[in-house]
Amino acid sequence: MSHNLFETFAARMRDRGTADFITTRDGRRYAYRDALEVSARLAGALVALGVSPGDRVAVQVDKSPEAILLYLACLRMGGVYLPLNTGYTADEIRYFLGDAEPALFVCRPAALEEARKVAGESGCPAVETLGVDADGSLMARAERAEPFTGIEPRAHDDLAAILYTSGTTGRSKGAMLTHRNLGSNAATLKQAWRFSAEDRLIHALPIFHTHGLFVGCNVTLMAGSSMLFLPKFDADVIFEEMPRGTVLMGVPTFYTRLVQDARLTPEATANMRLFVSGSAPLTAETHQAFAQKTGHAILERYGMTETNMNLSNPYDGERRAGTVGKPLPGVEYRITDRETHAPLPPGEIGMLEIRGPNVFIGYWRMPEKTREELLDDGFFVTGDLAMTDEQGYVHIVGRDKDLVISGGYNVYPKEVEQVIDELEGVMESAVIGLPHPDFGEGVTAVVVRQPGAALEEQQVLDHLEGRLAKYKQPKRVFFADSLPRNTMGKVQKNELRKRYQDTYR
Ligand code: MCA
Ligand code: AMP
Repeated sequence: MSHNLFETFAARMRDRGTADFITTRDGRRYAYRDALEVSARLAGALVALGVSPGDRVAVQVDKSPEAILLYLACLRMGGVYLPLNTGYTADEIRYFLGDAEPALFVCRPAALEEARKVAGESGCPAVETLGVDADGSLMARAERAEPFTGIEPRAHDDLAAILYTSGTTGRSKGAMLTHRNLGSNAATLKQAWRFSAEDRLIHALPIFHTHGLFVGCNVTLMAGSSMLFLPKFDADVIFEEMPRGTVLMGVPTFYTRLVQDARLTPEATANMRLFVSGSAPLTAETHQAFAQKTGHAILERYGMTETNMNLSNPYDGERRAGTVGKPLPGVEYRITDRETHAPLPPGEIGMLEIRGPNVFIGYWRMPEKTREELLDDGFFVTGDLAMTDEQGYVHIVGRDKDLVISGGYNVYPKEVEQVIDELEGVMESAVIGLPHPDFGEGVTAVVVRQPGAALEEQQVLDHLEGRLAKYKQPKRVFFADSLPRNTMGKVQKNELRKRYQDTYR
């Protein structure tokens, strides 16, 4: 029996027929049956381009319904979908293509020339384009290609996608996600959050990460709901669309922006049944302010690229501000001693570890990293510090990993420090996250100049421009005579965070 996740989606597409799958504000619409047909054509184009089952298809394109159909086409013909942040620079893309060795790279039409160059340097044999208006060479090929009307048989543990997450050493790791990982989580979330064919998701997240791609789109497909695809988060548009929507999924920045808006009222949100938050901590204040202004308790959940969603506040029952709720059905968690992995008594703070059918099978071509984080007993070490309260709700209280989360995007300080340190005049640097009213944490650099070097903030920022995606670039750069270190010689980032804590307040 095949366990291709597309089998389940195809059944839904047949059942839902002419019902909306994806619509856009400019009047474009794909019914479910269109998704069945266009995914066959795109899958046919992939096959014609030489993509075989198990091959990676790297995709860096702007958000569009066709980009989701490409993801579905890839599942359908047994390919491995590899979405890339549209903010990544050519330098960053070179690494991903070199590491994942995709059979095809799909880029934005305007980026073709640069993409060809990068693909050539990384040995990627084919480059095609996909634009936001159903344009680009891939769609043209799909028109001509013999449709792939079947569904490639896949085993549970065959790869469906690889999503890169940055590593603490500065090298990104490709999380290998299987058909079982994605399918089990989507089915669980559909149930837990009561998704149905009646739902209309206001989709304002990017579609190159777990949140917007798998949580948003896979759950929609599982339930046969519809999605309104917005290019990005825009509060004006959200207020216009809420009377026709039922669910919003967002990072905390969405909600901090909405609560500051005078239009946020019970009337404005009357048609909505659910607001979900995740990817970064939602403050208790935002949760409470949102409830006070609308009567809706935001449902906060916790997940990771490597695990999909793990913990969630309940649909029925108390949604506790400042907590991420309880394990989803089928997911186990434990809070352990960071060194020994021995479980700690309830109430104590320790390392959060996760096990379940949602947990990935390892990092692409990094067996040692995999062994460090995915234990022999199947638990995955998240790097997040957590504790369970008396009612069984889990609180994420900090991170054991050196990671900054800015507006829901992960930034690994090491990666930014490495690029800053290449700049002439820099002796060393430390990158930290500081409380930021809009992004939750603001990426900030502290730089020590070489003796006699006359380096200024703008020069550091200019150096990073074009080398790192915008969201990784520091919002501020400070200079210090030296970096505080402990007796082991490790930079004391806590000291730095304290010193600059009011920067964005
Ligand atoms: C934009 N900028 C940012 C960010 N976004 N800087 C830092 N962090 C960011 N997240 C830059 C812009 O380039 C711009 O720079 C300036 O900040 C202001 O942009 P603005 O228009 O205000 O931003 P925006 O376009 O409204 O975007 C903010 C956003 C967006 C809506 C929060 O970043 C977003 O959609 N984030 C969602 C990320 C996400 O999907 N994460 C899920 C990962 P300049 O003015 O200099 O040009 S999946 C995950 O984490 C796990 C699995 C999970 O649990 O979900
Ligand atoms: P990513 O690597 O992009 O998948 O990001 C996963 C990380 O996001 C987790 O390890 C957490 O640090 C963070 N995260 C996700 N959801 C939450 C949440 N609700 N509260 C706090 N942190 C979260």
